[in-house]
Amino acid sequence: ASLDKYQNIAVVGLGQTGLSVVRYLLSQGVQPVLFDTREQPPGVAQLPPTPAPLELHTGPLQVEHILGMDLLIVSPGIDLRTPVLQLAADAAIPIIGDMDLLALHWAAAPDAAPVMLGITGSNGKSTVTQLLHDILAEQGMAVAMGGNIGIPVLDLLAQPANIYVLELSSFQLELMQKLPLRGATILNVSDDHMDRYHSLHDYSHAKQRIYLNADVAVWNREQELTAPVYIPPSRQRTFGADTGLADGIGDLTHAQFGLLRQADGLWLAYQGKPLVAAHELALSGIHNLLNVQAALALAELVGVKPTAALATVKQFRGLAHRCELVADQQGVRWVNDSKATNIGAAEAAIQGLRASVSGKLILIAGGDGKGADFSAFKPALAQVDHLIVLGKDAERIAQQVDHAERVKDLTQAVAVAASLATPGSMVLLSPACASLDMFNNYQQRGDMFRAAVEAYYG
Ligand code: UMA
Ligand code: ADP
Repeated sequence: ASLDKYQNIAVVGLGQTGLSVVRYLLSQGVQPVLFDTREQPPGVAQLPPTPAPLELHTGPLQVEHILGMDLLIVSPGIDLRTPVLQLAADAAIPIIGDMDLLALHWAAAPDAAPVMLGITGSNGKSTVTQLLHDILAEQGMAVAMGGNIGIPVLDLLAQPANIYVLELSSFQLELMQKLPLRGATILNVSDDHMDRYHSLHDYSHAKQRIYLNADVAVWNREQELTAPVYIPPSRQRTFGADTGLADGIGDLTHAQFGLLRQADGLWLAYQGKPLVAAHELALSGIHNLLNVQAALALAELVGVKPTAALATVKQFRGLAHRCELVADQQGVRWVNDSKATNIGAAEAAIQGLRASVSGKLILIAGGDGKGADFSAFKPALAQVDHLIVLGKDAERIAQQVDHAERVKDLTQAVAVAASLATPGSMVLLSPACASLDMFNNYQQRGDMFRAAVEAYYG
């Protein structure tokens, strides 16, 4: 209904998001004008049938077309610094994303609106999103999950749910003004997407937008950039690798989750008391203990006590392509961490797994570094026994160590790794780079790694 005031609505970008927006608009009786800067947008073949074909413009955005629109609904993959979009903004044409379209939809039916929880961060988003979803689902709640995890949010309208768990990327957050969240978290902030942001400051600024309309902020005590600026302490919860009691803030109400060292190792702690031993969890690595805390804190905001969630937490094995054991052959473990598309994620994998390796730790890295400064990767690389590099930024990573093996593809990487591995060793694919220089996406990279390992052992 609130779309009525717009005559000409444009959908800019025809990927997954754009298609879901088109489907939604058509369901509301709106015929949008479509734009995509690619000559052959992937979504065209999947456009729903319409009585008259929708107007479609492909190739570079033309200023005369865009300025004729009175609402632009833009996909996350499009850089808002694109000059034509800047001109549109200057001309006061509203520019929104699918999150605000969802907000608009539920603003028209507030009584039926679901409670929403939002998750962002440089790493761990999908893990926390899936875990939180599973915790709530196993409590019998009607929960739906979407966003950057791969399900455009408007597609959630087809599911009967009263809770939405939303993974939000910085690109989606840049366009988000209105979506009300019961709880929101920034898990962590480390360098990523430096091809789309001028600085870490700009990037973390985009992430901070998750707190704009949030009731409660859940943040990481060790990372100041995750702290909300405008939300009072009574509406904050924190998590971290300390006990959560002596965090310098001295306020138990928001320092709730932490870690405790007990005789048998690390435990998750809640309000300073032990909750569950780390060794009882299927997940491994300190970073995952932080992820679990964040999920528990968000679950509590919709009424699930941490103790009630433990059964789900213990069983949760994590997602494919995140530190996933794909083979254990002749004493050598092969781990697929293809989703490590930035330095921070690869560091977490190396730190989390190093202690469990009695032989050599062999790292396969490289791909599209998205403008990252790989000198920051050097300390983590120092913990690796052999480095094998491939892809566009192979050389920039190789420069950080005395010796690296250069390979042309994953099959060769697996053969070289196998020749270096001794019993007790681990071969870790944790590229610290995006996959798009050599693969369709990180899933394909991980699948090809697994296939190459399987082929090697025949
Ligand atoms: N593109 C153009 N011209 C256009 C539109 C897009 O060149 O006119 C390019 C973009 O630069 C990008 C690609 O096409 O390289 C896809 O962009 P898109 O906006 O069409 O993407 P969608 O298919 O709608 O998928 C998006 C998210 N993708 C991005 O933000 C790039 C998906 O996250 C998300 O799952 C989906 O919406 C549903 O919400 C993927 C992703 O890579 C997994 N996200 C980044 C990340 O996690 O690092 C942020
Ligand atoms: P995202 O959705 O933010 O990309 P994922 O949960 O898919 O996050 O994990 C992506 C990568 O980051 C994986 O390689 C994983 O091992 C690593 N990772 C997960 N959680 C964290 C964390 N809290 N800190 C650092 N790295 C992490």
